[in-house]
Amino acid sequence: MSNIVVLGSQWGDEGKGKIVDLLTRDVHCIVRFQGGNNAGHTLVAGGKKTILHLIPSGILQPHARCFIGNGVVLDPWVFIKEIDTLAAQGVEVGPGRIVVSPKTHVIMPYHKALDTAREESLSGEKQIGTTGRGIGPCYEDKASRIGVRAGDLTDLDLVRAKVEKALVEKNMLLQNLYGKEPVLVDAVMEEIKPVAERIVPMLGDVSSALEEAIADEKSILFEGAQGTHLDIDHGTYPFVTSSSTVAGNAASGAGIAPRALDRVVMVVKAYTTRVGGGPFPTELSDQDGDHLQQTGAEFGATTGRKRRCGWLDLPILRESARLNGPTDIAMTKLDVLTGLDTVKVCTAYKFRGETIQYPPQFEGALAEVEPVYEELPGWKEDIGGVTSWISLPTNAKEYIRYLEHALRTPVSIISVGPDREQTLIRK
Ligand code: 2SA
Ligand code: GDP
Ligand code: MG
Repeated sequence: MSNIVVLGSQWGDEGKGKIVDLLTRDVHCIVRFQGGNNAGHTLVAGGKKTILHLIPSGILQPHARCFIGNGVVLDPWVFIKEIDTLAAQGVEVGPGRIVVSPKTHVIMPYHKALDTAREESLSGEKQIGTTGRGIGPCYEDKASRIGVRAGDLTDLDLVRAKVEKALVEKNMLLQNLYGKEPVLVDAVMEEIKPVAERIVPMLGDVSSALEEAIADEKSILFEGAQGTHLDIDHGTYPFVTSSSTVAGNAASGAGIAPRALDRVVMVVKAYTTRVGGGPFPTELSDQDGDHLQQTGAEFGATTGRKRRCGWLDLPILRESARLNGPTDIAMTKLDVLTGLDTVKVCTAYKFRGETIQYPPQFEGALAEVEPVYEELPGWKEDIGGVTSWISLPTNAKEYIRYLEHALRTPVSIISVGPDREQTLIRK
């Protein structure tokens, strides 16, 4: 039995969904512990693509139970739609298969309206480039102690009282500051009633259920969303999401003790991408960047936005290793580098006359650094069908060894294509 955290080491979209789906073969419970439907986790099994935003990526493995932890922000409409879409595909999604913590905060229509209105009000470079899903405003209400939680859905009078109170402030902002239409309490209550009826039977004490699972020697996988450098504390603030994305939050966001975490799998994309605003030292705006964007099909899985692309960035990854303490690494999208004559890796930054190994800690400073690159030889062989370490081209193996050496962490999983089967597990 081993409890595993799977999380992103960069700015999200490292391929966590694929790795979670794969590792779910050997675990019993999958938990989302932060973020919401800003996430877009893609799974491809037998050529069929599924994108999940809220439901844990273990859902396609029939034996797994799925949990939405207290640290998540849940859009009830998106959640129910996702359930119905899966059900229509024959996936078992009834109560018992998916359990939602009563402590999970609920994203309300006014959170989405505020998220979009705020982004619109910011000019160019100041825009965070949020997904517009209401994530930040929902976490704000949680911290301000005025949020609606999933458990409240059992008592719609309580929800109404909370919404009425919240709307006094929200509508002032929406109307007076942003010139938007007000959100009306009756309309919110009308919309929430049918989804509340669907969610109430799924409510359950996630923390206790996980404790029981551990006592029964069942294993749990904690599915991270976004990436380490989008973390609210440790990321490139203010260009971050509003939750804690690092391994430590798996415990708090699911309601288990940290000592239950046995393994931390840090997912590293073979290059770097970022969607939304913010500094990105290794970003490319040349042919190599186009190669990564096009060959990697780098488009947002939630919003469809084009992702910015660049070389692998070791200072970023060193910090991720420091913050998450990975036991092992899953390297994804290695196939996307195929065909390049040489592959560059940023080994350090030049910053205010010095060479530094880690990102500077002050706001905005990452935008000032200049990457120091090492150039490694590329490979031309198609690796999409490779199933063993020994069959990988020598230079691809060298690239992986280079990362292992730099982070002093073994690469245990290598992904060479989007499909579940296009994966090498190193024993
Ligand atoms: P938000 O909506 O408040 O969390 O946005 C704040 C920042 O966090 C970034 N963010 C993401 N970055 C990468 N992937 C994400 N999920 C989707 C995907 C993104 C998409 O899987 O592709 O489809 O656009 C994700 N979610 C949030 C966001 O870009 C902001 O920089
Ligand atoms: P997540 O948010 O970390 O789960 O990642 P996304 O699903 O947003 O983005 C990863 C994208 O890369 C998806 O379209 C996956 O299907 C795809 N993908 C995952 N692993 C690989 C791989 O090894 N090679 C290729 N070419 N695509 C991959
Ligand atoms: Mg994604």
